[in-house]
Amino acid sequence: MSTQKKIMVSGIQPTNKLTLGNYLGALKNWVKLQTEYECYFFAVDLHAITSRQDPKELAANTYFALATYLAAGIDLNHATIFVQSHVRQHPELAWVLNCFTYMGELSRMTQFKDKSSRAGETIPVGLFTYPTLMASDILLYQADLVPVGADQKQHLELTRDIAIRINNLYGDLFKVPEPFIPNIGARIMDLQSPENKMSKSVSTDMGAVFLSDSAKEIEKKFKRAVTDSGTEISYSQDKPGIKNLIDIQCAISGKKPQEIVASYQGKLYGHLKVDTANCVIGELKPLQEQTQVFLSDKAELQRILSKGAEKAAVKAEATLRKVYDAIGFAPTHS
Ligand code: ATP
Ligand code: LTN
Repeated sequence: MSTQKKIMVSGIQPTNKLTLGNYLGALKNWVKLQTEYECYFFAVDLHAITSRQDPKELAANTYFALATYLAAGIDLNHATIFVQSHVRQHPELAWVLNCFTYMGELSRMTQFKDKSSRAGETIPVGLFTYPTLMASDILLYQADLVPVGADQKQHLELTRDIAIRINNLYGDLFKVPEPFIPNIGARIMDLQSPENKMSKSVSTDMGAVFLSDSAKEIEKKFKRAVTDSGTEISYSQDKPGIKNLIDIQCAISGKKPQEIVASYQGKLYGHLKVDTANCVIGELKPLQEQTQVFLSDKAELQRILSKGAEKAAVKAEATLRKVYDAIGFAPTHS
């Protein structure tokens, strides 16, 4: 029965159109794992506003993300999908978690250090408390498993620490979640600066492959991908550009890096670039077509999302009430 299944939770920020990194590091694994779990997948719009968003774009990107989940094969028989801001328990529990999380812990988060160093003089407080909202997203649903890319490992560890701390104080309020980080695809790199991760809000247009890119754009981006000045195709840390292209092919085909390298003996970087582009174009084509199908019926998408939010809120409220009671908040009487 679905109620006995373990629980899986994950989300993506609608800060722009999703990238190949989001797809290979996160979404593809949600689809693979979904049948074994009761799943909650959302677009984290509350997280997205930790950097400035154009209001119209934010809504459009939110729908795009959720339509992409469905297009990738997220099955509503296994998963509840919704918009984070539609479920008010997320920021409510986040406030409580803020009161059990230490300044030192949040100051050590590498994502905060990276993003705040780019934010200039005015660093939003929300960027600092971002990880406690993420912990709330996860703990509200009593998640067992959280599939994410490698960049989110530290946030998952903090979530576990907060859950254990509160459980020690008040009894078993939260399940302590496990991360799921794929072996290959966990860290797709920027095509122009392969020492940095591909990111939808930081990468340049040529550095990131967006799931909305046309075949022509994808081909151009891979042809211009930065590699090194050598000629030998090998899989090594000192050839980050080449390694990234091999990783992308592996994450799509399921092949091992050595198999890919062996098939390029005597070939040039140009061959690898063109083949990787074709591999990505082939993988994304059905995804792009299906995304458009889901986006073309906005009313149906909105119906799915409001049903999703309603179902998620029931589960979230059960946890929140348990927490409020344990803390000693006076019960409401209506
Ligand atoms: P932003 O640029 O807005 O900070 P992002 O593109 O880094 O966003 P998120 O929305 O923060 O992506 O992440 C959604 C999911 O995609 C997370 O599980 C994250 O680990 C994963 N992910 C993001 N970028 C990559 C990448 N380059 N390679 C693999 N996984 C990634
Ligand atoms: N912080 C994540 C997005 C995110 C998330 C979550 C992922 C927000 N809430 C809950 C998994 C579970 C990121 O990828 N930047």
